This record gives sequence, C-alpha cells and structure tokens, in this order.
Amino acid sequence: MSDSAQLASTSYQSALKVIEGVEPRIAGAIRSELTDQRESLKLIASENYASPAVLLTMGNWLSDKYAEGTVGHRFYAGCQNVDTVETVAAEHARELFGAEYAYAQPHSGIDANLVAFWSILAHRVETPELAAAGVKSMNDLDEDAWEVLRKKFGNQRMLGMSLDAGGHLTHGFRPNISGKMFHQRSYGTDPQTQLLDYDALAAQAREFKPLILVAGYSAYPRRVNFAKMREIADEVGATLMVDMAHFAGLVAGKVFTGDEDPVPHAHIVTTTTHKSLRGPRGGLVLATEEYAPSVDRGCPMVLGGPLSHMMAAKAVALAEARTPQFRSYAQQVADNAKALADGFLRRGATLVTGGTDNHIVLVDVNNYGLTGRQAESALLEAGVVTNRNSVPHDPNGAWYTSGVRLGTPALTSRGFGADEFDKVAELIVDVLSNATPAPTKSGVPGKAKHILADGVADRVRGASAELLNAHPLYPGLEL
Ligand code: DSN
Repeated sequence: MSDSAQLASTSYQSALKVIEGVEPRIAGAIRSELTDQRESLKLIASENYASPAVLLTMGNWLSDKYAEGTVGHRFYAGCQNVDTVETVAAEHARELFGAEYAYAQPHSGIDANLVAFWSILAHRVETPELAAAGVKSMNDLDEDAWEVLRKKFGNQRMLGMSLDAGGHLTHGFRPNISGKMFHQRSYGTDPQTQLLDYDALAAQAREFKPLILVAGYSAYPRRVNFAKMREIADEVGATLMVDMAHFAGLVAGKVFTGDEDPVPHAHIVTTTTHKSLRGPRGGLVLATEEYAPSVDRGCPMVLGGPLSHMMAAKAVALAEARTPQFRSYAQQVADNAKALADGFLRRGATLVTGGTDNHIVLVDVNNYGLTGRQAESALLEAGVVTNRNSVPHDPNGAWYTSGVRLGTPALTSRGFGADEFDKVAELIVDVLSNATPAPTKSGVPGKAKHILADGVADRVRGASAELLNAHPLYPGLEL
C-alpha cells in the first residue's frame, strides 16, 4: 500500500470514529456508500471518483468562514486564508484551461450558469443602459428608468440545445429559472444523422437573434466545433456561452483541442468540477477579460457566500488535472467510450448518432422493447448503475424515455481499459436482451416496471465482480 493510501485510510478511520460518536447513522451511511460504490459498475456519465486528497480537503474549518465578495475585497474581516484558497483555485483554473479569467465560487453547475447569465445581462444590457442614462450605478436610476431596464432584462433571448438532443435544463428550459428569465428556443440535431447541423443552427440564429447562444450538452455523444459556434454567435451579435460541465476533463486533458476546445472561442465558459474533471462537487466560470468584472459580481448577485472548503478542494483537483497522469486518464476516458460503443455495435445495439467521440454512449433501447426507465431498473437489478435519458424525438417523453446514458469517466478512474469496457457492453446487452416490460394491472405491457429473466442478475453481478475486484476503488483504503 502506498504511503498516501495508508494516510488516507488512517484519516478516514479516525474521522468516522469522531462522526460515529455524534450520529452513528451518518457514519454508517458513509461506510455503506463506499461499499456500494466499490461493488457496482458505475456508468453514470456525470459521476466520477475524486481522489482522497480532494475528498479530505472538503472536510475542515475553512467551511466555517464567511467570505462574501472577491479576493482582497470581502464583506467580512479575517479572510486572508480564503483569499489564498480562492487565488490558488483561480490560478490553476486559468493556467489549466488557458483562460483570461476564472471564478471559483459557484457552488454547482446551475450556479455557475446563473453567474454567466447575470454577467451577460450586466455586460450587454445593464452597462450600456446605464451609460446611455449617464449614471454610474443602478442605484442612481430613477424609478421610471429602472422599470425600463427591468423590462429589458426580462426580455432577452437564449438559444440552446434541445433537451432530447442532449441539452441541459439550465439552457433555457421551463423547470429551470433560465426558461423563465429568457425567451428560449432550441436547436436540435439532424433527423437522419442525429448530429449537430451547424447550417440549420446558423439559419435559426439569424432568424431568432438571441442575446445568448448556449453550446454544451449533458447527453450528446459527440464533439462540438466551438469555432463554428463562435462564427454563428458573432454573425448574429450573440454572446457565446459554453457549458462544458460534462467534458471539462477532456478539455483539461487536451483531448479536445483547437476548434473542439471551447475556451479560446467562447466569451464565457461554465463547468462543474466533479464530472470528467474528477474534482469536488462545485462549479467554475471562465471568462474573457471583457466579462470578468460582471462575473466577479456573482456573489452576492446570484450566489451565497463562497464555500471556502470546496474552493480549496477545487484547487487540489485542478492541480491534479495539470499532471501528465491526468492527460493519460482523459485520453483513456475517450478511448474507453469508443471501446464501449464498438462493443454495443458489434452486439447489435442502436446508439444515438451511431457511436461516440467523447465520454458518453447513449443506447436507444427501443429495439429491446423497453423504455429507458425499464432498462435503467433492469440494469440496476444486475448491479449496473446508469440513468435513463431521452433520445432525439423520444416517443416515450422525458419521464420514461427511450434511452440509457452511459459514461466512462468513473470506471476509467478505477483503471478499466478497452477490454473491460467491451465486457461491460456484453453484460449490458445480456441484461437488455433478457428484460421485458412488466404488465400493468390491466395486463398490457407498462412503461415503468421490468421483469428480468431468472439467473441474469446473478450472472452479470458475478462477471462485474471479477472486473471490479481486478480494479479496486481506493486500493488500500480500509474502514
Ligand atoms: N446532473 C447532471 C448530469 O447528470 O448530466 C447534469 O446536471
């Protein structure tokens, strides 16, 4: 066992003893979560396993400090250590991604997107409006002028990828505030190829003239040409915002470069830090100098006080992402997704877009006679953790869906390679081919429940255990 694994083991044993003395059920849940994660094939595309260094950084007294404001300009005294933490996190983010400016405070991806929306509105709407009124601050506007500005804020347009093509809720959809703040339209994908059609998108942008063009996805299994996206945004006077939450690790690891790297092309880039980037739960905003002053006002405009312990863990994760080992990891994530997709295609499965060139594989389960929800629960019965997802023009809607989304970041962190992912495809096809819709009370096949043929769950769990035992999670960490 390495020295650091030994140290992590001792740290967790001690921490759990302390927690157990106060609330044993929580200590129990923490232990069980490790067991569950160790014993299941985790294929949720947005999940990963952070390093012990990242995990340990989250639990300390930095959590107890209030620090609203920005580095060197806080609304509380005594923030010198938080200033160090935020400075280091932002420095790593800027250098890792080659960004002009980085803001490490957002608590989540939704918060990072809120900061970006606010920043774009401030830069594009508020600042010009105040300049025209000849005043320095919104507080100096009279009530009539404020009413005019408020209407302008609430009358802006956003163009983002549709949910069933792989877009995200925060890109203008009604269950999220973005769908209420903005007039939204969506771009989809080509009905035949299921790939982004940049010409159709450009035509839509010309007609709709959005203030914000949002690029990025949470279920599109392909790379995006951000240079083209920027051309479209420039042509119609839009701000290009890229939400790279899903693929930030592939950008950090230089798998996505040139036109596929959003940072040189977008005005603002947002991300979470816990998906392919393998850090703590949290968000990050990268911006050009032009947008930096308004991004900086994220707290208290749309964010509560920064979570200093989480910014510290982001700094540690970003430092890890700057190593050659992380680059190899990121390349392996993409190689493994290809192996997984090829494994499915050889076994007759249907994949949205016909394959992948990022970390996501989206299996259309219609031809197994299942809904996404049935496929998800049949797989869970066999110890394979996935999530159901819409496919383009999904006949089963957003609740039952017709797809299962899979991702390679987590199991790649455990050391799985192409051969293991081919085996994973075999196991998943075994489950899907042996699952059927359970009848409803009236006897007709339903959309919710499944029946898995006898013996399949045990067979798949046994084969998974062999793979998982060969690639232990947190080797040497004993609780
Ligand atoms: N929940 C994340 C995902 O699964 O893609 C996005 O917010």
